Amino acid sequence: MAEPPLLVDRRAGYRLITLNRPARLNAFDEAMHRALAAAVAECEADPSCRAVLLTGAGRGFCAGQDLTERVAQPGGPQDVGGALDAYYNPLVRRLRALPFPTVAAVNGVAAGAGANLALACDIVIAARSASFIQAFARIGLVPDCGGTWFLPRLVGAARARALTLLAEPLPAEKAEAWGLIWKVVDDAELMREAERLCTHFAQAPTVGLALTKRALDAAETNDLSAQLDLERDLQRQAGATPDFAEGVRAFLEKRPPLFSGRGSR
Ligand code: T3D
Repeated sequence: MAEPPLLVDRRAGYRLITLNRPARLNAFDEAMHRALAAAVAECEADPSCRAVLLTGAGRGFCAGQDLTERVAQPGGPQDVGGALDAYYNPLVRRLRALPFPTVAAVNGVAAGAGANLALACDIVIAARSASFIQAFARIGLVPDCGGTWFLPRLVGAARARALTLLAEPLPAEKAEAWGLIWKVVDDAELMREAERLCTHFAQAPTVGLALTKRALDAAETNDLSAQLDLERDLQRQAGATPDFAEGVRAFLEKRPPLFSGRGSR
């Protein structure tokens, strides 16, 4: 029987999603796209899901678009922008809007859309042997999946230009030093560390975290005054959650808080 292109493991309070086309370094074909869209939608609809952990099977994280699906056909150019409309853009929008944290555990090379898929997650941790490649220039494409938006914000204009125009691999340790990702860990520690983060998030004040994500996203375009107003509005919402009441009670009683993650997010 053929292997499924995606593995979804229900953990206590979070989902572990594994891209599962290791023979092609987990490059995206249509079946993997459809499976990932369904898995993310299912996480979003499940109030008991309080984090998502995304990783890859085998030695790669994700090599972007499966190029065997893009072999030129007679009859004119392909509309590769159509794949962005159909799959990549909805995926990035949906991931960014999830009302709980997303963690990418980059276990190996992350290339093209695969690199930017990782950057679309809230927290990126990488194995020391992993690397990030804006591979698009090698095949005459432009960076997609939000790469031209994430990169200058994360590493600055000069590095974003060189990474995208040269398409050279960026080793994980340099990616950490440049602020592209949260941290690098030894290969053998990667999943343990990623799971530790997600277990933490599964017990966290989820609504407050969702509102924090909204505030940080809005800060990309707001001026300070607008951002201060937004923080007030979101703080009002966070302050009305049972988790805020529990957090204060637990602090005063000198015990660990027991957050439910409930409230409108
Ligand atoms: O068209 C649209 O939908 C628009 C959207 C585009 C989004 C994009 O992501 S465009 C960018 C597409 N990705 C790439 O250009 C990366 C292609 N891959 C590579 O450059 C290299 O594989 C890596 C640098 C990522 C890793 O190199 P290496 O030497 O570690 O591994 P390898 O030997 O090249 O790859 C291992 C196998 O995976 C190999 O198959 P084989 O020879 O063992 O049968 C290779 O062909 C396959 N593979 C790797 N990447 C892809 C792939 N097969 C299909 N598509 C791939 N993207």
